Amino acid sequence: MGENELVERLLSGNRRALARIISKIEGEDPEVRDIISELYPHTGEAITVGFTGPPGVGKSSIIAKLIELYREEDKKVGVVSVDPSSPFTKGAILGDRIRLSDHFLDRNVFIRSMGTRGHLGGLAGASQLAGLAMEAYGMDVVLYETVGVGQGEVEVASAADTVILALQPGAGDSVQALKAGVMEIADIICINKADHPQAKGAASEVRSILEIGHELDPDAPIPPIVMTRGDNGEGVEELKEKIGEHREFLQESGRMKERHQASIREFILSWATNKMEKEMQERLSREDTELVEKVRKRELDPISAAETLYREV
Ligand SMILES: Nc1nc2c(ncn2[C@@H]2O[C@H](COP(=O)(O)OP(=O)(O)O)[C@@H](O)[C@H]2O)c(=O)[nH]1
Ligand SMILES: [Mg+2]
Repeated sequence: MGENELVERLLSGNRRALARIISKIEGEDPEVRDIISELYPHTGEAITVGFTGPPGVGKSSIIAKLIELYREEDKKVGVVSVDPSSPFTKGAILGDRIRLSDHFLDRNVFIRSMGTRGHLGGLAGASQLAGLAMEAYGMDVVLYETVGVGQGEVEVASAADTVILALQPGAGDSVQALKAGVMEIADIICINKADHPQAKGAASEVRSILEIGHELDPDAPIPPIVMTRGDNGEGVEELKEKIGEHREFLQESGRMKERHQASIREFILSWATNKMEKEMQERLSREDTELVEKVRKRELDPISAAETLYREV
């Protein structure tokens, strides 16, 4: 124990160590395996919240306000953002989007954008590891922001204990989210831009979609709908309360355990699958041209070749 100096520094609250560890996670550094195994016992206590939704609905704005509210309770907050349109890339603040960057100066807040390139274990895996590093550093709350209403990106958010789907009025978002199956994984629906003239209409549209879903599966709780304003923070307090209520529900009903089991299973499976695929690809392109040739010459059938490769790996 305590072999890794970088982890020691992270655990003692060193910001630079946290930043370096996340860079290593992003860069798929071989050291990551040891780093995670050492820091993992120091995780598991944080409130984790995943935000998903189309670009421009106001996710980052709401997160900035939530950070403020958690800071008022003296909670430390980490943000893992995989939104490519996020206010900053690699620490550089883009344009006028400085909302999240207000918190750059606060030592108890750490915000990190992740690249969207390929990762072992997928983007969801990498962002989860970054979140774990933040937990080990001492964050009481870890927020994940992910753009999109498609399945791939949603995985990032769905590893969190509470998933918030953010939508905006008048964009047909709710129908799209429904089609993509994202509505099903939302624990809370946030209709942002409550100042929009069609905000109330959007909320009732979402409500009727949710009620139909509830009739089909009466065991599933109906997610609450919260109207918010990312620009001035209206409703974000209520959103925070709903996050707390959802956590209590998970803990009291025993569903927290099930949820954790599911996300751990998901992580293990996707990491192992990615690793195996990578190894098989390498083998097939380098060492086993022989195997391909055998199939080409009809000395071996392709299914048997595939099983050989699979067994070797
Ligand atoms: N009118 C209005 N604009 C908002 C509201 N919340 C956020 N915005 C604006 O919407 C734009 C996109 O916000 P952003 O937080 O970057 O969205 P994200 O892409 O979902 O993270 C920004 O220009 C915000 O100022 C809101 O409640 N009302
Ligand atoms: Mg954003």
